[in-house]
Amino acid sequence: MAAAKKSVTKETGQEKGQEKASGAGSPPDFTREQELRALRDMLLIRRFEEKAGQLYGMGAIGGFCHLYIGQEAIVVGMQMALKQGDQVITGYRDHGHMLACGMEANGVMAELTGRQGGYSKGKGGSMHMFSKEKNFFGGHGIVGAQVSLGTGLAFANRYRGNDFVSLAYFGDGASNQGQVYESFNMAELWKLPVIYIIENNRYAMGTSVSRASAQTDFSKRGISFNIPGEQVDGMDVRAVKAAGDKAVAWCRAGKGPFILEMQTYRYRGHSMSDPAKYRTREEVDKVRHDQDPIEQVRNRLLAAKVSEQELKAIDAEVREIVNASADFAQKDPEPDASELYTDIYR
Ligand SMILES: Cc1ncc(C[n+]2csc(CCOP(=O)(O)OP(=O)(O)O)c2C)c(N)n1
Ligand SMILES: [Mg+2]
Repeated sequence: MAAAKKSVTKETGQEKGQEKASGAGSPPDFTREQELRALRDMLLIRRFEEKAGQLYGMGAIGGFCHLYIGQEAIVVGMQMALKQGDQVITGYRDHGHMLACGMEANGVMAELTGRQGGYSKGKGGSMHMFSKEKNFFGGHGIVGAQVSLGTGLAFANRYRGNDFVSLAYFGDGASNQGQVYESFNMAELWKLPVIYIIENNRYAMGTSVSRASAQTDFSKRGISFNIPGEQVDGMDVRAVKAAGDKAVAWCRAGKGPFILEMQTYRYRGHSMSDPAKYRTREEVDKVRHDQDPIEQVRNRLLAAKVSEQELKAIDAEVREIVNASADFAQKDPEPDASELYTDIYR
């Protein structure tokens, strides 16, 4: 019955909105250089987030702090599919996105501790950092806000006639927000070059996807707008990169928006103040053990005879950057009281 109603895309011959993940079957292999880069960039995020968690525990970081641990393959894989000038925007779970965009660990950590060397001069904190130079547009605490803003970035690219693509990252919970669908409609209508990346980590705060979403296949959320979508193994950086390549090519060719549902998991609580009573320790341990994105790359590199020593050197380089950032973030002065009156609308 359903088959009679299915629409088929002209370009691919597949059902619109239901193109199967590049995750179906094995994704293309990475070169050794790509594996090493992916490992290094994911490790930087992992170690940075662990350190931020420690500093939070010590009371050096105040306010909200949402860690990205477990989800690293998404932002690292997508970044490998971009070119200089493409833009990124996300929500509050944003430290990983900033580091992947090439923002300095020192500036991000110092913003977390509220110091003047932070990206927002210590006045924004974890959820409010930006870098125009690195094409990172925040850092947004309002769930779903980045979706319409990211669509606006794509509109600007279209208007200016360049071929840049904007990436709007948001969660499974945010996917149920009204403005998401207003954005989908305009993006497809005007063929805007935006990739909607739904980071489905199975929970929105303490609410599991199945309790909150009528349609739990998020790749289908664009069907009524004719936006194609794919489900992707968001724990495998190669699958993410392959899906990213395809979506980026779609956008750059002027075909409009694309949806990627990244299936992933967050290891830590929603924020630092979440006791995580809505899931079991076993559930978390199983994902860590079976699917960890960093371990996957490390194991492949070891199987390809990359020496332990080379891997240890990457680890050491990353730890040095992270330790230095923690040092800087604790020693750098707090902003002067006069800063209260700058960078504000009057
Ligand atoms: C408009 C709005 N509603 C509610 C909140 C409170 N809130 C913060 S995070 C969150 C859950 C979002 O979950 P999801 O989109 O799955 O992202 P994740 O935290 O899993 O990365 C909610 C409801 C908010 N910040 N903004
Ligand atoms: Mg979520």
